[in-house]
Amino acid sequence: QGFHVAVVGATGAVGQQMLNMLKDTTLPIRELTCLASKRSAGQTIDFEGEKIVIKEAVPEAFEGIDVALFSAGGSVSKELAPEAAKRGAIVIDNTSAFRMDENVPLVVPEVNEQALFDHQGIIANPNCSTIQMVAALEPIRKNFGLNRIIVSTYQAVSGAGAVAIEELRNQSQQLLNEEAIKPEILPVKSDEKHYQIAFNAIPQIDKFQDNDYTFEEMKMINETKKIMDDSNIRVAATCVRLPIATGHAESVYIEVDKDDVSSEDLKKILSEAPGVTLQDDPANQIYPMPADSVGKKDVFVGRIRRDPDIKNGFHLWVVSDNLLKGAAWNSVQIAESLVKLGILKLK
Ligand code: A2P
Ligand code: 11C
Repeated sequence: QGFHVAVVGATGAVGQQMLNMLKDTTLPIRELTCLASKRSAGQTIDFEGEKIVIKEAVPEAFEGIDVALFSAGGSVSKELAPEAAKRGAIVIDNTSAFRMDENVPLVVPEVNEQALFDHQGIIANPNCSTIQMVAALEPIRKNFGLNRIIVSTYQAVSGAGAVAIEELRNQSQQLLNEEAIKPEILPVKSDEKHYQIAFNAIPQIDKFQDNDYTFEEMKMINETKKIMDDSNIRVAATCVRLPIATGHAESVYIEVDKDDVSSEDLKKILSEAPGVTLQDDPANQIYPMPADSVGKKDVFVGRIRRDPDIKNGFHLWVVSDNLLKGAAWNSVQIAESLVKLGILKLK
């Protein structure tokens, strides 16, 4: 008894974590299918003591699948997610392919789980940097209102995939050995120029748009409004890549609606919020850091303080494992929510 689950992109940085998250999910799993490109077909993946043979992701591979978790890039999702849905699977898509489609719910369970009732076969998992920010801000918004967000990110290279982790590792070694480096992946593999990531900071994640914001920044802006179902929230973002393997950090400035709120009020709300761990004790140097977040499902929040000049303005520091809550865990959590809400039922 259980569902037949497929992971598309099972060999990738996020796909591997999806398999990890499926090891201790409440989702009952009868069978697991691992899909990737033709290059990986025939190789095996270990899952709970079983060797699963990777198959090529083609439309027919989705026959009989109940839930398909996609993380193989936007073009693969655009082509194959509708094919999977057509064959009766519920797709949980971790790419940006369908996020802004009005027929596709964009879900962070702690924020807008109820949007799942509107799904038409495809559900979108938001961008990693958006997920951790809205998970931290929703409890504040619910209690005190929220009208402005200005975020600067400090993002790990694993957001750009396994090849970017490899590039950081190789460059770091080469520079320490005083060898020449040849950047080829970051900031964006398909863009014209590539820059050193080791011992550097690159203020470009994804491609530049016509308004001089990058696509990553526009994702944070547009997805936040959709998930919070409020087009009036003012959001601006600056997204920066750092030489960190895993764990995104964000400096977030917010303005709340109420003007009698203290930073202690925010800390109390966040200490009780689902999926959030408060780590905020300056006297004892307690605050979240990416290295501590690796392998954990929660969003960590600290450094909460009122703006020196703006009474309803606050600064927060938000950290999470970008491959887990930012991607694989949020996707598996959506599948668990579908079962909990009675949307996905055993036949
Ligand atoms: P493969 O390993 O066979 O190339 P990452 O985000 O870490 O770069 O991983 C990308 C994932 O997407 C990998 O699992 C990769 O599989 C998969 N992938 C890439 N291109 C395709 C494709 N055309 N069809 C199916 N899966 C693909
Ligand atoms: C990064 N946030 O860190 C990106 C990766 O839209 O799901 C996630 C891309 C996406 O590079």
